[in-house]
Amino acid sequence: MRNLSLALFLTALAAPAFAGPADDYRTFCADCHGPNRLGAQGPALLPEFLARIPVDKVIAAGRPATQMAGFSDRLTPDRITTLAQWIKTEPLETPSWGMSEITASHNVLADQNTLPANPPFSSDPLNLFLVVEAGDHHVTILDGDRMVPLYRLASHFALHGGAKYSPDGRFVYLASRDGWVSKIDMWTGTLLAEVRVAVNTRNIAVSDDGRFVLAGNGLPGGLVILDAFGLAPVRIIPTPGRVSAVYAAPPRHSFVVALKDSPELWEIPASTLTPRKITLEDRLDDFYFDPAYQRVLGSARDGTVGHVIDLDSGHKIAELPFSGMPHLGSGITFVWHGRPVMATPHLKDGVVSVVAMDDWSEIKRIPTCGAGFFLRGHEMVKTAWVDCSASADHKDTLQLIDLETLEVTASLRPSPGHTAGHVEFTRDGKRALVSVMEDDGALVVYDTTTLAEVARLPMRKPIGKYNVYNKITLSPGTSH
Ligand code: DHE
Repeated sequence: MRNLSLALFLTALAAPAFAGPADDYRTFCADCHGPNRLGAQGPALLPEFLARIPVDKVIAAGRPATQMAGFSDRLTPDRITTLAQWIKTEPLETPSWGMSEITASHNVLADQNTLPANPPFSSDPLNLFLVVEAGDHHVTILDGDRMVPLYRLASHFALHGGAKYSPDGRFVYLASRDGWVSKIDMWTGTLLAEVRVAVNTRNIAVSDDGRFVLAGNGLPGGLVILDAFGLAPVRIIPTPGRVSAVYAAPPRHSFVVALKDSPELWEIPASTLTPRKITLEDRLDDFYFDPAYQRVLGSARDGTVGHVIDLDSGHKIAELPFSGMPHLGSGITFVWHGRPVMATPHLKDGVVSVVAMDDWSEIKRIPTCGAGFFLRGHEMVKTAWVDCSASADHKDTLQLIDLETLEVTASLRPSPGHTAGHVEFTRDGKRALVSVMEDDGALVVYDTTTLAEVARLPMRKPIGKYNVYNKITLSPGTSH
């Protein structure tokens, strides 16, 4: 009891008198996270990035393997809770981020003209993977022939999927939720350049000629075009509200952009960088393309049907028989009994819908073990792999759907009780890499014929992994 009283007395001495959470922020957080919460050497602290983070626990205990120290020795639990709640509210002033801030953040970190002309390893450079490890904000470059990590680099805070490669697969571009775009050499693991394009970014795309990177932003809403070589900003294109996502449409030599707050789809030719605006019936949160990039297949998260939009005419040509897709690029396309079909999980239910892309009729609804995020396939693999990671009871299970019978034929539990999701195949389709999305997680590698586990690589909450060849050749079994 005496020790407890002494501890409370010392704590009271260490902490300045409580004048409110804004004051605590100024005293304890602003040096690293910026006076306006837009980030400095620490990440931006805005509700957009913090929904999934136990902010009070992080303030109390810090974050292992980062500069973030714990404050439980200086702040009482009540003050920590109040500070965490305050950080999770929108700031009074809307943060501004324009060309001068973008230009000031631009940083060239290595001379690209001195990079080696050949890879310093003998494995297939097109069978490399970039793995995003969200647990401690790192990326790993993985040799997909030998399943051996080649390089591991610290990344910006909260990278969120969507790694994009240069058309030759040599370079990878990454975006963090708090607006940093980075360029890395896959052969040497060198961070080449970075720039902060916004306070909150949705994702990026690279033009098919490799000249431009387009960033789609949530805060401030808009598009930023970067020169892909050194990431210098080229142009800002404002949008009405937030961007849902941007994608390159390589056969069309353009970018396609969907907006979150306005029922519009924009196409931006890489030759002019001038948007052509298509008015829609509904906003699109999630979408992907048919293999020719002629049609956009999309849905709003609060919608009642999906939509098929023809990019040439700008018209909706069909409705899809489901209320929503669970994520951007959630589905795949393939040929079934001679017909081109698409398949995607549903937003809320454990169901995969298979829809014919010739007359847009539903061929089958395949029940799965629960709601999930992604369905993935590969040209050389006879099954498509779907996760149930958003379900209460089967978040640890993947199911394999036979692409001939459209039946679930196998279930895999890489790590019972732990969330499993996001599958990506090697270049030849002989191996499937599955994320166990826990802080002490793993990439589990399966033989796609025998379904035997062939490797288990420990990783810190691996989220997405991206095979160079499958991405740059626009495999219909994955997103691009
Ligand atoms: Fe993602 C990519 C948005 C939740 C894992 N996710 C993306 C991209 C966007 C996006 C814009 C980039 C697409 C691209 O460039 O191809 N994600 C969203 C959301 O709006 C949503 C629903 C809510 C949010 O948190 O913002 C969301 N995403 C999740 C998750 O909960 C997932 C499963 C795990 C997590 O984030 O902790 C998750 N997102 C992923 C992955 C990719 C991704 C693995 C890359 C997919 C790919 O194969 O290309």
